[in-house]
Order: sequence, then C-alpha cells, then structure tokens
Amino acid sequence: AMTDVVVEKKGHVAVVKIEHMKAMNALSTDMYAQLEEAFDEVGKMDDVYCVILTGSSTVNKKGKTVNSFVAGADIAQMSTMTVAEGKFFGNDSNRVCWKIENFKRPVIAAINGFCLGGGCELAMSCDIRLASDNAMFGQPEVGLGITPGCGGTQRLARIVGLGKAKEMIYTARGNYTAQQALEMGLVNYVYPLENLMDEAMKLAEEIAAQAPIAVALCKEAINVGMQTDLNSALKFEGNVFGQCFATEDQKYGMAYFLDKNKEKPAKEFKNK
Ligand code: CO8
Repeated sequence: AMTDVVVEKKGHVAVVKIEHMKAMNALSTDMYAQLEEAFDEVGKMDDVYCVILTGSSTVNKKGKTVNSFVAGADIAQMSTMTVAEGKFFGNDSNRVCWKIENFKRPVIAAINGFCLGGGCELAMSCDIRLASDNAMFGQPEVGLGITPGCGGTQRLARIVGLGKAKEMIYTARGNYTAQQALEMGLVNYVYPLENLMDEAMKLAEEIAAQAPIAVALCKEAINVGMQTDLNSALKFEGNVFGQCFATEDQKYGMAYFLDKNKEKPAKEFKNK
C-alpha cells in the first residue's frame, strides 16, 4: 500500500513525493515497492507529460527542521540480510530504478536534502537533477561494508566521469555539497530550498508544453544511444525522427510555426 509515497497531479505534471521521514526517507524493499506503485500510477495518467520526484521534511528530535530526498537504502533492514537476500534487494531496487530511468516521460529529481547511497542512485535514474542549497550528496556504502547496489558503480561514472565517481565511492564521504554536485555535473542547478519546487515546476511545465510524443522519443533515443555505438544510435534516431511524422502534433507544430497570423491562440499539443 502506498502509505509513504504521495502522488499529486498539477496540470500536465505529476509530483511524486517520498514521505517516510521516520527514517529520513530511507528505502526498504517496501519503499521501493511503493515507489514502483507510484510510477505505475503516474504511467496510467495519459495527460501527465513530466514528473517531479522529491522528498519531504520533518522536525527532528532536537526540534530542528530537516529535509531529505532519500538518505539511502534502509540500513536497519539490510543489516541482517543473507547473500541471497542481498542479491534480491540489489536486483529488485535496480529494476525499480531502471523503470524510472526508462519511464515514458521525463523525470526531474528535485533534491531537497540528503541524497545519499540509494538516494543518490535513485536521483541518477532521473533525467534531470535540481538541488536545493542545503542538499548533501554521497555514496557512503563502503563505510558500511557494502558496495553501491542500485546503479551507483555504473551511473555515477557515466554522469560525473571516472575520477570523481571513484573519489566519491572509495571515500564514502557523505557530505558533498550541492555546489560541489553542481561543479561535477551531478545536478543541473542549485536553488535556495524555498524556491526548489517552484523552479522544478517551471522546468517541468516547460518540458510538458512541448510535443509529448516527440519528447518521449527523444528520451528513448538518448537512453538507447548512451549504451550503444554511434552508428546504431544514429540509425535509431533516424527511425524515431521518421515516426514523428505519423503524429498529429508534428503536423500541428509545423503548421503553427508557418501560420503568420499574429492573433493565433497559444500553442497546445495533443499527445497524438
Ligand atoms: N537507513 C535506515 N535508517 C535511517 C537511514 C538509513 N539509510 N538514514 C537515517 N535513518 C534513520 C536513523 O537511524 C534515525 O532513526 P531513529 O530516529 O530511529 O534513531 C532517523 O532516520 C533520523 O536520522 P538521524 O537521527 O541520523 O538524523 P540526523 O539528522 O542526525 O542525520 C543523516 C541524518 C546524515 C542522513 C544520517 O541519518 C545518516 O548518515 N544516514 C545514513 C546515510 C547512509 O549511510 N546512507 C547510505 C545507506 S547504504 C545504501 O544506500 C546502499 C544502497 C544500496 C542500493 C539499494 C539496494 C541494494
């Protein structure tokens, strides 16, 4: 049951919010299942063209408000796992993050606080990462006696390059700042916390205003291309480009451009 993940729809944008602050939004097997359920639910919303994934906040024991995107996989649950359980957890969490990476619409991670271990891995499965200025990044796994298990040993190097990825993973440092994440290309922008969701929404709406089928095909082509040779990838691009000409939105978008009438109504695609 989806008790700790909330889905909210705002126009053509869905916001998926993780609310499991008794463990700083740490991801247990149940939390991964809830995340999957949330994305399955959004997947059924035909008029959602962009998704924002974010975390929540709580007042801690010292009375201080703390924000977390996801502070990692659930260490309490992992602490007693057998080899078989560990393999299942790794594979299953990878499966969920793969679904997010390949979700038919772009997913923006709005990183509002701790973004550690499995949280950083989750964020890396998203298309675009935005961070608040208080956000903290890291892959602390080797400090717990484990390796990253949800794409960290693979996606991080692809995003920030080998040297930085190896530094982050080998040191287990959990306090890379939003500014450092920006400098290494792990996030696209850093905003004051109070502006993060507005900025994420602006970006999501900007994306959602484009031809949705074309955006989805771009996502697919970029993802496919990142793991294949250039010749095959360009062939794939040629095919999806051709596919666009079967859509109403291509005809509409080009006719709209060619229409010189100054009073024409605002552009609105149909996802057809
Ligand atoms: N797992 C379980 N519980 C957690 C986690 C976590 N990752 N993070 C925080 N909590 C719990 C704390 O134990 C605490 O519980 P309680 O109230 O019962 O004592 C509660 O959340 C609040 O946390 P703190 O009191 O520690 O809050 P602070 O503000 O002092 O500190 C931190 C916040 C810095 C985020 C701190 O909690 C922390 O260091 N957390 C752990 C960070 C970490 O090491 N993450 C990596 C985990 S390993 C991992 O993600 C492996 C990925 C593998 C892939 C997925 C599947 C294979």
